[in-house]
Amino acid sequence: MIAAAVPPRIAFVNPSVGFSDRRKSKPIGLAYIMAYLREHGFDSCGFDFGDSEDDALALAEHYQLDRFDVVGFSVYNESFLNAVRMASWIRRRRPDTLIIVGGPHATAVHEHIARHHDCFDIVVRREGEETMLEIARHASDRAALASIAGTTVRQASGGAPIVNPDREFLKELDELPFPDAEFVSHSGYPPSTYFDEVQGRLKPALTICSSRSCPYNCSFCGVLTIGRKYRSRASERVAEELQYFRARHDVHYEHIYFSDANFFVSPKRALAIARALHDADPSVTFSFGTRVNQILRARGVLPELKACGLRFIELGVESASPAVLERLAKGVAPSVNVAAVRLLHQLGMEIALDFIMLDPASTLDDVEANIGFLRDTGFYDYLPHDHLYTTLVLYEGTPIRRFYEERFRVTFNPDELPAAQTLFERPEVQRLCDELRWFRRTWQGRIDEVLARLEFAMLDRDRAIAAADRARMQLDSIALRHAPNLFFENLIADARAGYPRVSTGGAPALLPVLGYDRVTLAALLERAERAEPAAGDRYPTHVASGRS
Ligand code: B12
Ligand code: SF4
Repeated sequence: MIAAAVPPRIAFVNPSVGFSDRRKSKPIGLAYIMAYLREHGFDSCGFDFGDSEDDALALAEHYQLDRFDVVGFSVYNESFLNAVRMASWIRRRRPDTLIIVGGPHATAVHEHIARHHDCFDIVVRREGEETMLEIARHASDRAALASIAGTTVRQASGGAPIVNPDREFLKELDELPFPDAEFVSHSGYPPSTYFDEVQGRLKPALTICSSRSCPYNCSFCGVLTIGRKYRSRASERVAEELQYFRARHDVHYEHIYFSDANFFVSPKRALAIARALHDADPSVTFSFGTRVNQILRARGVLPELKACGLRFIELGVESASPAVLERLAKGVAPSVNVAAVRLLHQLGMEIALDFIMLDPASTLDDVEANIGFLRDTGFYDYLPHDHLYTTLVLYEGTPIRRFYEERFRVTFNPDELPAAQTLFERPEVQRLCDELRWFRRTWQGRIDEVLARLEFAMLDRDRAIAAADRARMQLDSIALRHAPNLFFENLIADARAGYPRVSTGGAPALLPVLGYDRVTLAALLERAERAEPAAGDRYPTHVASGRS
């Protein structure tokens, strides 16, 4: 037990999801909590293993996570079991450590965790700043800890957990300190960057969250598990945050990734932020995520946003099938998706595509609608190709997960995500997914690598390339961009016919021939590799997609 009056030694941990997530930012939620605690007199240490592929227990041991009085884990569905392993290790080594868990997954299944995972003492639901401060203040008083608003508390006796009342959402986000916190990271943070094609250079980037939650109701949304209460920050405060971190890190951040769930709820506010950033420094560019109907509704402000530095929009298109859009509760028709994409293309705005290619009840018609949409709206040239392989993720706490539990008459294990690639209702779609996965495993890595080399070589202003070579490189690049899409088209045609080609020749029988001279994918890759042997060493693969 912690002696009263001595501040507890506190640590926060963002566990790994089992693979490196090509980290772009620190865990922002934890950074907010740590900054808030510090403002109120409690220092803490942060450990971010989200970028690590190392074993959870080896990390716990290496960083001696058993030396703290209070340890708080931030969990997503994907990272929960690693949090359990680390927390259990701490519990074994030091049984009186107060172990807390919070974040989207913890909020969704708080009672289950408090009942079945005795490595955690307290589950914090929804936003963590105020609740965690109360916990820190009462860390040595188990009786007081049992009744803090916004928590679900495990009973040592093994009885039903205590579910304390919800805590009100923070009303004024502008009163929070900036999320200024340092994290120990096992593999180190690669600096966050953005390749600005307009200016032709790589820029240091900063992630800022200018609002919380979202007023919409999409059935698959993992953000809403934290609570559907949209709030936003003032434009001046956002611009101030950029200046603050520039001074703090001595880095001239020139691109802002807005991590908001839905940045564009108020076009007026978006414009105010863009103007504030632009007035402060015209070299600053930015990007944000939003939904298609908001793009159309706010079409009037888009040109000015672009003039103020908006470089790309992450757009929640999700599907081109009316049936799937309805299941996802997107509240938009496929025609709205098409109109929004065309509008952004007309404005010369880059799109980062959020797309769910397959869901468990997908039909071949749904999949064909998706590939038709991609072809007709110019996405065959789009990189990365990830959207071709996405399957719906059934996060805990979402209506779509309940929908599928009822439809399949099952209860998914609350601790793990169901393996989306095995849930298809229709055998022909299951088979299509299997063949797609074969293509990805076998070809996609090499396609990514070669495309990155080719495109970097063409962008490199210092490199003299003969006109004929440049033309061939451009054509090869287009052919490689189209290759996975064309494989997909062949796959659908084969599925419609009952898979005769896959049945006889295997998935390789569906590989497209490519390019102006109709070569095989293997021959095209070999030719491109020979042409550009050294460029890949200097070129980060993500530059091919514009984003990092
Ligand atoms: C930026 C971002 C990232 C960044 C930074 C990650 C990070 N940890 O912040 C990167 C790109 C690295 C990332 C990666 C991933 N992300 Co992400 N990410 C986001 C995004 C867009 C914004 C996060 C943010 O800024 N939130 C704002 C802060 C203030 O809110 P918050 O994070 O929820 O934190 C508050 C509460 O949750 C709570 N809380 C959180 N942790 C804890 C811990 C304790 C002890 C306590 C008391 C409270 C508490 O208090 C915080 C402050 O109030 C969200 C969507 C969104 N807009 O929320 C998705 C989101 C959080 N990500 C998600 C996922 C799935 C992932 C990945 C697992 C994806 C993958 N398969 O690789 C990885 C996991 C990596 C990891 N382990 O860190 C899901 C989570 C779904 C779910 N219900 O589990 C979300 C909701 C998006 C979605 N798909 O719907 N992500
Ligand atoms: S618009 Fe985006 S953030 Fe909002 S509910 Fe839908 S998926 Fe979630």
